[in-house]
Amino acid sequence: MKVLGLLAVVAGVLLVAPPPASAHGALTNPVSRLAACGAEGDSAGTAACAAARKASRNDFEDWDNLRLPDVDGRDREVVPDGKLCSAGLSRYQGLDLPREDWPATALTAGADLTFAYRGTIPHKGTFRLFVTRDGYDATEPLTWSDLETKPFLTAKDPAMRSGSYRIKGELPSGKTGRHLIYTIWENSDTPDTYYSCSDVIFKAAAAKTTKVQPSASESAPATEAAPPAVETTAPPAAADPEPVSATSALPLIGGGAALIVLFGAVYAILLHRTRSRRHD
Ligand SMILES: [Cu+2]
Repeated sequence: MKVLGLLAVVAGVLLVAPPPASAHGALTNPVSRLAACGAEGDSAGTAACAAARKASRNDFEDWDNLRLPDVDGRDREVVPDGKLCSAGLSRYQGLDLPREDWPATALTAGADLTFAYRGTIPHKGTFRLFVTRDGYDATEPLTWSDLETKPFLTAKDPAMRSGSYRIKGELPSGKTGRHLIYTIWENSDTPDTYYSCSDVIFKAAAAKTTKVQPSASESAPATEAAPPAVETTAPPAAADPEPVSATSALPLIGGGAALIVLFGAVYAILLHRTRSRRHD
C-alpha cells in the first residue's frame, strides 16, 4: 500500500513537472555563437550578440534549434557560402555577420580538450568538427573553402553526461590567433543535421612545462568533475540510499529511488516521442 501511495506521488510529480526548455543542442565548449548569444548564454549582452539578434529578428530563445532536415551529409551543397553559421536559416542570419568581436574561447593549439555539446533530449548521431585554415579572416564572410577539408575530430554517439555530450579530442596544432570551429552533428535517429560556429583564439603551445595551462582553458572538465564531488559530499544526507546500508528505512527509500528512475525513463521516452514529431 505504501508502495502504491509512493507510486501515485511520483507519477503526480512527473506529470506536473514542466518539460525541459530545450530539446536539441549546441556546442558549449568551446561555446558556439548561438549558445553564447542565446537566452541561456553568458555573452547575450555583448555588441556582437546584440547585432546578431537584431539582424536575425530573433531573441535566440531557440538557441538549441539550428538544424536542417534531410541534408544526409550533403552539407557543402545545401548550406550556402557565407551562411555557414546560420545554415542558411533566416531566423539565425545574424550569426553570419563577419565580425572580430564574437565571444571567443582561448585555447592552446594541439592541446587535449573535452568538447561539450549540450542537449537535453539525447539523439544518436555523428559529430564532425572542422577548423578554419591558416589565414582565416573573421572580417570576411565564412565560406566552405575557409575550412580545412577534413574534420580534426569525429565522434559517433558519444556519451552524454550532465546534460552534455562529452567528446575528448586533440585541438589542431600549429594554429595561432582567431579561428573558428565548425561543428556538424548529423543525427542518425532523426532526419536532422545541426550546425554550430564556435569562435576561438589559439595560443601557440609554449614549452612542455606549461602543460598545466590547458586545464585552465578547459572549462568542461571542471563541470565534469562536479558531479562526483557532489556524490562524495552527499552521503551525510539521509536521502542517499547507497552509502548508509544499516538503516531500516533503506529498502523503502531504495524502492522509491528505483521508481523515480523508472518513471523518469518512461517520461523521457514519451517526451522524446513528442519532440521527435515536432522535428518535421
Ligand atoms: Cu532534437
